[in-house]
Amino acid sequence: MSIEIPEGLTELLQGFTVEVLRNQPRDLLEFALQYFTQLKDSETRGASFGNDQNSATRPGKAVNFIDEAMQIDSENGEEDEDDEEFIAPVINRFVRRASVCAEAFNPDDEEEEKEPRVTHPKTDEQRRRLQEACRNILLFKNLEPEEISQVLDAMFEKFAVNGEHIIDQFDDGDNFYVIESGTFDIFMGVEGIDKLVGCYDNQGSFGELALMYNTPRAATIVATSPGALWCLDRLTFRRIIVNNKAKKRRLYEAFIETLPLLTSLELSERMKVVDVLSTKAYIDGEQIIAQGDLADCFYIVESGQVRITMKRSRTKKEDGEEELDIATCSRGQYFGELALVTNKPRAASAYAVGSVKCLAMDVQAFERLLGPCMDIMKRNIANYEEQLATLFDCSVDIEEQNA
Ligand code: 1OR
Ligand code: 1OR
Repeated sequence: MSIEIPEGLTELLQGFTVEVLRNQPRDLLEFALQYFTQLKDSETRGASFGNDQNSATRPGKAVNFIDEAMQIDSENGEEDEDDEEFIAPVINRFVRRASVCAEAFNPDDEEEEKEPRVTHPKTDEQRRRLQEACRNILLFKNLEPEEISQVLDAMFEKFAVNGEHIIDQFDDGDNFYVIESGTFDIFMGVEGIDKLVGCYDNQGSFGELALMYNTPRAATIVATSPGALWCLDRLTFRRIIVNNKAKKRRLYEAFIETLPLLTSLELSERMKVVDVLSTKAYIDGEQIIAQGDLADCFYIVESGQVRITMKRSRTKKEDGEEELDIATCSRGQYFGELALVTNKPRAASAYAVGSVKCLAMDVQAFERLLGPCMDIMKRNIANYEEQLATLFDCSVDIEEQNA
């Protein structure tokens, strides 16, 4: 049996829904009455202006209602996208309406601001441990002090037992997790078989993707030791972190578009890169990377200069090591990829020259998002090896250096 949907019904109801979402009326029925009365009026007016018949009978005529709402917006100094003529093609109105509708369901909308604040009381000792665990969490780096304090207030502790599934792939997202201690494996289902794709070792965080993009969990996370986690509920995460995501996109969108490294990524992928990047600031001379350390981050220079140095043993007569300048990175250039690509300790050190701002990305995000940029990175790594040979007058390859 098929039910026939009258022509225009969908648009009619869509238009109404959009206005309800925009205006959030207290009395829905009264609002509906006004809306449809006005719609009818404008339809009659439209017909008497001699508009084409189609548009007059289409629910698209609800435009006037929207126009008024938009007018109010522009009077308030907000977005003024409505300088179209009164008799603009109906289709345009629908396009815009669709986007308004999308906005109402948009995670970036400030709707969630209205939720009451979540607070889990903590002892001084818990708060100290929590602060320590969150110190290097990149997603928290760009937050204002008030936002970070709301995040810390809302977080609660969870102890994991060995073998416990903290997250199961494809589930809905409930919390974001920060690791205080413990090891965790990351599995992804590939053709029905769970494949180990990575692990966390006593640091880091996970569970942000489902909350950020309203998607099912992308991976399964299993504790491989007893562990301690700090959890942030979905609503607080969305209210604070997702709001911050919109700000970051506005801030870094243009810069990201200029990076040659990311040219192989689609626009949406580049925006996901922006979402996971966090700003780190350094003062003159500060060490950003120490040669020989284990690696957890990848960096892009936003401003200032970064000096890359490498240690070399002195000749037998002299003791110790000397540190040679081998490269300089400036705005738009990246560093710290080598250890992540080769899975080795840092091959060189990096220091700030003057004040420096870098955008940093953690290793999981690097692996998840920068796969398509690997060719460019590998080509540059091959260059390092050539230059290493000339600089140090030897043919030791970088991986051997680090072994
Ligand atoms: P989530 O909310 O989707 C599972 O729940 C979490 O696992 C996810 O957020 C991430 O925080 C985390 N790909 C996708 N998610 C990952 C990955 C990952 N690693 C950790 N998570 N990859 C592995 C990178 C080492 C990509 C594999 C191709
Ligand atoms: P990383 O993760 O090993 C140090 O941390 C970073 O310095 C490294 O990634 C590169 O991003 C960056 N050889 C090795 N690492 C280099 C080099 C380099 N230049 C920059 N880095 N060479 C210099 C080539 C101009 C060859 C050695 C002399």
